[in-house]
Amino acid sequence: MAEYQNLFTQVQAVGPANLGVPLGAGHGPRTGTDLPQVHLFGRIGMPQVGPVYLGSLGVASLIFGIAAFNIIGFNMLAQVNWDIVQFIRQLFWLSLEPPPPEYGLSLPPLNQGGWWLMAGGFLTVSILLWWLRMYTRARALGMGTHVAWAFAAAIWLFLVLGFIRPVLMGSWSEAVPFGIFPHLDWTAAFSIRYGNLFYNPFHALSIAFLYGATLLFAMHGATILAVSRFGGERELEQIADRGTASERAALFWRWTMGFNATTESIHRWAWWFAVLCPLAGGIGILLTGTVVDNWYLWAMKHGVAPPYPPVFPPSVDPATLLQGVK
Ligand code: 07D
Ligand code: 07D
Repeated sequence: MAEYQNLFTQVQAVGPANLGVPLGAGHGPRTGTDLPQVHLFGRIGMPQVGPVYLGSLGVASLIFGIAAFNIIGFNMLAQVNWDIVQFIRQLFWLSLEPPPPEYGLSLPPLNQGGWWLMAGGFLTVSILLWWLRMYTRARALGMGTHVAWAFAAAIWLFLVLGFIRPVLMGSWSEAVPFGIFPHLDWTAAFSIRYGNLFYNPFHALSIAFLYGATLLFAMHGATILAVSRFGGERELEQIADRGTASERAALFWRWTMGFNATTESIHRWAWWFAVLCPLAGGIGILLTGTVVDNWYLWAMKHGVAPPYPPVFPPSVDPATLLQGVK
């Protein structure tokens, strides 16, 4: 039986393999029904491993994903002269860069960004196929497609960063390189080039949703754990019954902040905050360089940041002073 529950203990649901709902018409028979139960997995979730559904979309996605990963990896390995030791030592700094600006949106030679374009294309196909898989698997279970649409919000930001904005700017060179620290360098350089991203209101919104999502997750996780001694994680009967875990949880929040979410609405809060983070972010990135060239000057113009005092000559975008310098 369940003993005292705190942050670090959990009841493990161990029993005969759960194979899931019956398969409808048009499905092959289930295979591999003898599923393993792993105690360590049980400590962080469900001890039963599988069944994994790969299907043709999953297989296709993996093929494209592995192709992209290999192109990136072998380019990095070539950069250190095929020296495995140096590859491991320098891994975090190695990079597969997009084509230089002179190629615009044309097809560059392989070692001038061509490999980058191919890896990016394959990665994009892989991610889109994985999205389809999330969608079709949810449908196959008769579920809503909320997970797929949340994933789509992240894919939106990914596509803006690596495809939509570079196309609008007329150059693949605007896109993000593949590499651990190189992609951070790109992020920092992007902010500086466009006049400090902190003055981009959509970046600010994205941050508010990022922090908000973290806060909501902490509140929700903590609330349910705090009433798990009353069975609060078994939500169904709690919704109906007075004086139970859910009612205490709700009362706790009315006591402490005057308002409580419901066991349904808290998940809508969580979904929207998480989704709006990359959704707002993608809008902010899309506007950068296309509509707004310098967010600091934009902010001064619109009264977001205080203007320089009139003793100084009018402020200009430093990027425009580079006349002729590429
Ligand atoms: C915990 C779920 C698991 C996912 C993990 C990431 C890869 C990359 C491939 C070397 C929360 C798997 C990693 C598949 C390996 C190669 C070729 C999700 C969890 C564990 N970033 N970023 C990271 C990506 C962008 C930024 C880490 C991807 C933008 C900053 C990891 C993308 C900008 C920091 C990573 C992407 C940006 C990071 C940890 C794509 C603006 C960090 C990610 C496809 C948004 C942090 C060294 C994590 C870090 C970090 C992956 C895009 C900024 C390598 C796949 C261009 C400031 N990013 N990132 O835990 O430690 O996510 O960097 O768009 O500080 Mg990034
Ligand atoms: C990257 C969506 C794509 C990922 C996908 C997943 C795989 C497979 C494999 C698991 C994350 C692909 C999956 C490949 C995985 C396995 C095995 C989502 C992604 C499809 N910023 N900033 C944001 C903060 C500054 C900059 C967002 C904070 C500086 C740029 C976020 C600070 C400068 C961009 C955020 C800060 C700068 C951002 C990202 C503080 C740098 C973006 C949201 C406190 C000097 C991105 C509008 C997100 C954006 C972004 C936070 C500072 C630059 C809220 C907290 C001023 C260029 N920043 N930032 O969901 O949307 O990312 O901006 O200083 O592009 Mg920022």
